[in-house]
Amino acid sequence: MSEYNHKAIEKKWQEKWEQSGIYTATENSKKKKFFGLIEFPYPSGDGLHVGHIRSNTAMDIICRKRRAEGFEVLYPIGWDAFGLPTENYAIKTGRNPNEVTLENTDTFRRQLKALGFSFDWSREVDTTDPAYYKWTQWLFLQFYKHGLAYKKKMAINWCPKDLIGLANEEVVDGCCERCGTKVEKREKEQWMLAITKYADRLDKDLDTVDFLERIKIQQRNWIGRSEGAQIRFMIHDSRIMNEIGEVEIFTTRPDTLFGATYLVLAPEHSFVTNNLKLTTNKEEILAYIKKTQDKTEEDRTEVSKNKTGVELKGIYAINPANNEKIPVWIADYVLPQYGTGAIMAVPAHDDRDFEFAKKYNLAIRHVIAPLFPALKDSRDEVRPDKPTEKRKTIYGIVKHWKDDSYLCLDWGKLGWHSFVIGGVEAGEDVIEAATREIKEETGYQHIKFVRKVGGETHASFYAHHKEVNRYSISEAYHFELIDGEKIEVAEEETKKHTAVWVAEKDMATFLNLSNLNYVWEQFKKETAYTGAGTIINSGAFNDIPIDEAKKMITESVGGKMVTTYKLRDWVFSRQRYWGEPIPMVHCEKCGIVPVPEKDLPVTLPEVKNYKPTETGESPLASISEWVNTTCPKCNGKAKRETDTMPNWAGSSWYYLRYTDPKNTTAFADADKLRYWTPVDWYNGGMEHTTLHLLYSRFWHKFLYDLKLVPTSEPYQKRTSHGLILAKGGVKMSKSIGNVVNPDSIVETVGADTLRIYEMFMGPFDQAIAWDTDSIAGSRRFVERVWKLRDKLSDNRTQTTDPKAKEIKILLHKTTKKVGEDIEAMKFNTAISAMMIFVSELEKTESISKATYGTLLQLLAPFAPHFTEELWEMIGHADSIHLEPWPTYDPKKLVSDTVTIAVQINGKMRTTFVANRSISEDDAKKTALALPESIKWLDGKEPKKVIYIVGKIVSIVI
Ligand code: ANZ
Ligand code: ZN
Repeated sequence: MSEYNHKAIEKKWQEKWEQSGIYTATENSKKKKFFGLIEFPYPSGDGLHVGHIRSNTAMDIICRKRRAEGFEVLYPIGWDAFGLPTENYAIKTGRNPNEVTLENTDTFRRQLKALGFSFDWSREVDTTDPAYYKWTQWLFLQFYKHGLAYKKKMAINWCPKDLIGLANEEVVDGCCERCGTKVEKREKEQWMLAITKYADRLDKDLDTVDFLERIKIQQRNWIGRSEGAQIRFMIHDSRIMNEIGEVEIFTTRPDTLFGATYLVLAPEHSFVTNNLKLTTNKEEILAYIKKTQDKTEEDRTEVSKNKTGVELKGIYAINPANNEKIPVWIADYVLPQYGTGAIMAVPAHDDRDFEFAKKYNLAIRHVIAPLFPALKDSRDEVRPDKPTEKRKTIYGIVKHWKDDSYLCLDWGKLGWHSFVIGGVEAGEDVIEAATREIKEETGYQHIKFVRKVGGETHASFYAHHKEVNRYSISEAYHFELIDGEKIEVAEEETKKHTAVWVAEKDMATFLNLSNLNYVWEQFKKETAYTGAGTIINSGAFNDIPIDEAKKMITESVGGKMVTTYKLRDWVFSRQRYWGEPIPMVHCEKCGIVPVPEKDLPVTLPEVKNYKPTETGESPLASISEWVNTTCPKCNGKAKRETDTMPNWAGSSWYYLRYTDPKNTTAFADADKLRYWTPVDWYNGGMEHTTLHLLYSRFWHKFLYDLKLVPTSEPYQKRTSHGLILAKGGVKMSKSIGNVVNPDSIVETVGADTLRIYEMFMGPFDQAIAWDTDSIAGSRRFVERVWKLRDKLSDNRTQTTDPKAKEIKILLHKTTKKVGEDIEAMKFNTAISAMMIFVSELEKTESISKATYGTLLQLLAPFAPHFTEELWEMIGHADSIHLEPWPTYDPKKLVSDTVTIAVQINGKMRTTFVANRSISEDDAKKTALALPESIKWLDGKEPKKVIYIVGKIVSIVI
C-alpha cells in the first residue's frame, strides 16, 4: 500500500482543479443556482487567521454538497482591502498602502489556495482596485442624486496630541488608541447617508429572511424601533405665572402620564438655551451644559453611572393630565438626538427616573399596580363560577423590638405564609386599621409606625375560607414593636392563623405568595415598577388595560402616537487617505457639484509620502495637484472633496460584484444579477451582524427601489460562527504571541487534516480554544480512512460476509446524519458519525468498493484532496466533487436484528442477537439455552421468565 503523502496529494489536486476549472461558476447554466458567501477578508499584514479557515471551510463544505446535489454554485472570494491597519503601517514605513495591500493579498491568496477551498478564483474582487471602487463611487452618486447623501456638521473624535481625527474603533475608553491622550470632540462637516429613511423596512423585512434568531434580535436592537407618544407640556414662569412656551416629550409609556412628577430636558435642548434668561440659576445651568460636552454617549447612558442634573429654577411645567405644577430639570441621561430630546419623568415606573428622584428628593407617584393572579391550576386559582369581592387590605411588616425578625402569620391548612394582613373598612385610617389588626391577630400591644413601603399591589385569587374570589388592593406599611408586652389572642383569630417570628434571612423562603415576596423585595430595596399591571391614581383611566390606556390618555391631552428609531443616519466621511475618494467637487460659484459619472473613478493620487494634516482634514487635502481641479458645471476653479468613504462602503455591495466582476459598463449585469441573487447562504462573524449586515441591506434596498437589483433583501439566509481563541480561551493576538500560523500546520499535517480539525473542534456556533495537540487525532482519522483501502474487495465476496448487512445499515444512517448535520452546520457531529462508521469498517474482513466510495463522498466536502486521490485510486476517472451526493433509503435505516439482554435475578448477565421479529417463546427458549443461563440455573427450573419485546429476557431463579 502506498503511504499517505499529504504534500504531494494536495499540490497535485490543487493544480488539477485549477486546470480543469471545476469550481468556475457560469450563469449560462440550466441548473438551479446556489450562491454561498463568506465575509471577504481584510488582508492584514498578519496573514490568514485560523478563524478565517473555520468559516471558509464551513461554507466550502456546504457549497461542495450543493454542487454534488446538482446546483450551479457560486462560491466567490475577494479582498476588503481599505482599512486603518494598512494605512497606519504605510505611514509608519513610508510606503504606499497600495503596494502593501498587493503584498498582503498575495499572501492571503497563496494561503487560501493551499487549503483547497472551492472558490471561483476568476471572480476575485478587491475594493481598492479603481475598477471596483469606480462603482462604489457611482453608487454613492446615486444616493446623492436621490437625496440620501447629504452634508451635516457632526462631532468627530480628535486626538489633540497626534492632531488627527480618530475612527470610533481607535478610541479606547475615551482615549486615543496610539498615545493614550484623552480624545476631544470637534465639529466638522461630514457626508451622511440617510439610512433612517429605511429604518422601518430594515426592521419589518427581517420577517422575510432566514437569519438566526439572535442575528435578527441584534439587527432589531440596533434599529431600535419604539412605539410611543409625543405629548406637549406647557412651561410657565414662576414669578409672573404666565406661559412662556412648551416642550414636547417622547414616551413609550403614555399610560403613566399621571405619574409624571417632573420633566427632564437634554442639556443641549434648544428650549434651555432659548430661555436661559428666565431661569434664576443660569450659572449653574451653563456649567452643567459645559460639563456634558465632554461626555460620550456611552458615559451618559450607562445604567450603572451615577445620574446628575440641574433644576431650571424659575420655571415650571404643567402636567396636562392633572394640571399639576411640576419642576423642569436638565440631565445628561436624556440624549438630545433621541425622541424629542425631552422626557416626562415617571420615577415610580422607570429605573433611571427613580434613581434620579431619590437622589434629588423629587415626588414619586405610583400609577401602575403590579397584578399577581393566583397561578393556573393552583389551589387558589380564580374560579369563574364564583363571585368576586374587591377588598382593600394592608400588609403590616412588623419588626421585633430588638431582634432581626418579623412577625408573620401561618394560615395552617390554607397553606399561606404571610405578613400580618388585615382588611380596611371604607373611611378608616389605614395606619389605625393596621395597628388594630396587629393587636388583634398577634396580641402585641405597643406598636410604632415607621414608613409606607412602595405602592399598591393587586392580587386575585380564590379565598377558600370565604368561598369567593378576592381582588385585593394592598398597601404595605413598616411597623416596629416597642416591647414584647402581649395579651392572649382571641380564639376566632387563632383558629384562622397563628403568629410566628421569622428571622430576616428566612423571610424570602417563608413567604409563599408571589405578591408578598414582591413586597418583601420592595421593603428591602425599593425600585421602580416597570412591568405591566393595573392603572391606578389616574382619574377616569383607572383599571383600563394598559394598551388601550396608552392611546386614550395620549389623545385626551392632545398628544400623538408616533414610532421612533434609535438608528441614526450613517456618518459616511473619513478624514483618511486610504479609502474611496468621495466623488464631489466644491466650486466657489456652484457649491457642491458631483463628479460626472463618465469621469469616474476619481482615483487616489499616487504619492510616495503622505501624512495626516494638523487641521483634521484628510491627508488628501495637502496634495494640491490632486485637490485643485475644475468645476464640472462652470469650468471654474474648484477643489475636490478630500474626505474618503468609510471601510463599510466597499463591503456594502461586494456580493453583487461577484456576479459580474469584470463589467466596465455597469456595477453588474442585470441578467447575471437575476440569475445569482439573492445570496442563498451567508455565513460570517457575530461582530459583523449589526453594522455590516444592516449597511448592506440598506444599500440593497435602495438599489431595489431604483430597480437595479431583483430582490429587496440581499441575503436569504445568514448564520454565524463562533470565534477561535488561543489556548486557554484568550484572544489570539500578536502582542501576546499566541497566534497560530496555518502555514506550518498545512506543511506538517496537511490542509485536509487542518480542515477536519477545525470542523471537529467544537460546535460551529460557539467560541472554542485552539488545541494543537488535538490535531493529531484528526490526522489519525485521515490515515485510518486511507488504510481502509487495503480491505477493498469486489462486491461478490462482500455479500456473504455476515457483518455486511450491519455495515449497509450503518452506511445509510451515516449518509443521512452527515447530510442533515451539514445543513444544520453541525459539522463536528457529522465527523463523529463518520468516525464511528470507520471504526465499524475496520472491524470487517473486507469492504465493498461502493461502500468505501460513499464514505469518501461523504468526507470529500470536509477533506477534498485525499478523498479525491483515493477516488482516483479505486478506479474513478471523474472528480469526486462532481459526483451526485449519496442518497439513503429510509427503509434501510433500521436493523432487522436486535441485541437482547439476559437478566438473571435482576442482574444483566449476557446478551444474544436475534431477528427483530423473534417470538416470545423463541426468545425465552434461546435465553434459557445460553451457557451463562445454564450455569446459573444449575439444573433447576426457573421460577419465572419474562420477555420485554426486543430488549430483555428476565429469568428469576
Ligand atoms: C416616560 C416613561 C415612563 C418612560 C415609564 C419609560 C417608563 P425606548 O423604549 O428605548 O424607546 N426617553 C425618551 N427620550 C429619551 C431621550 N432622548 N434620552 C433618554 N431617554 C429618553 O425608551 C423610551 C423611553 O426612554 C421613554 O419612555 C422615555 O422614558 C425615555 F414608566 O417616558 B419613558
Ligand atoms: Zn462651478
